[in-house]
Amino acid sequence: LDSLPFDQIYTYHQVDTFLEKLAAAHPDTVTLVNAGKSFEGRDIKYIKISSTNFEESRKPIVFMESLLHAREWITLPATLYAIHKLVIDVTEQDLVRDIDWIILPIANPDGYVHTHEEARFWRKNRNTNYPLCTGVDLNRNFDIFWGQASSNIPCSDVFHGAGPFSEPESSIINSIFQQYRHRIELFLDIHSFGSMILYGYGDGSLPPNALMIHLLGVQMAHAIDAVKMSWNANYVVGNVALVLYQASGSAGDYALGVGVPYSYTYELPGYRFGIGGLGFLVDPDFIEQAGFETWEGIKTGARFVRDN
Ligand code: ING
Ligand code: ZN
Repeated sequence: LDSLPFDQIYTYHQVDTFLEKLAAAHPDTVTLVNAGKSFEGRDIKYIKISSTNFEESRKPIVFMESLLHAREWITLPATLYAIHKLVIDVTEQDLVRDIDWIILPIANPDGYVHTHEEARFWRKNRNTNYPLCTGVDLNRNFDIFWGQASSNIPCSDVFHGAGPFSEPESSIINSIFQQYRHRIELFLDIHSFGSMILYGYGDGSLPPNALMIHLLGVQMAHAIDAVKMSWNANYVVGNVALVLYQASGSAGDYALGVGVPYSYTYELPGYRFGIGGLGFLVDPDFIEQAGFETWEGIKTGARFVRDN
């Protein structure tokens, strides 16, 4: 069985098994990469999808990842849905013909396992180098304005760690950027919650192509809003510091910094009845929809970078 039903949240091991079987069943298009180990020693695996030879190809790459933050469970089915539509149920051939894909479903495996076994609302990784508290916020640990709008207190949920890329998880993502930076045209870091499409920089300054980034952000938001559940708000598009708050060292900003032209942090919708932190809980009736509607935004972004 190389396909997973869409109405559940899968564990780290289930996703791992799925990726292994998927790569074995589709050797022509899918390559599974074991990119290294998390702080606690779990494998961090991503897939490369290409209709030709990924390494020799000169096609643009769309790189997407989810679960950099452990508690943001709804982001995983969104990523698995995208994999399904690119490998198993390919109804839009152009997306695999014209584009190569890098998909990292579980960017923070230790944190994710911790949310299943111990603490559902855990956000950070599970670095235990600090005596008082555990964990570094991986989305403050990238080498871009590091330390400027984050916390140096290990107990903070936005603790930036000992230095840029001090954490194996962020360092592994950096290796992907370094290896493919010239071909990655679109980076999507999938988070939750709040129904937002955010772009850099986290200090409120804008990259030179900000107008184009905003334009595509609005197009992606429109594509999602057209099929979204009526109880959810429309997506808001904008610079992260203006729409949400200042933040340094994020993956999305880092992508812009290494020259990726289009980089967005998606905040998927929260739990239907969620207020405050409860937005991280998952409404089972929304899991498949989350994948379906997010996919509309991803497709819009992928085709834009192909055509422009
Ligand atoms: N939100 C993001 C966070 O890391 C964000 C917001 C987006 C920060 C882009 C920086 C850059 O805080 C969640 N929900 O994680
Ligand atoms: Zn997040």
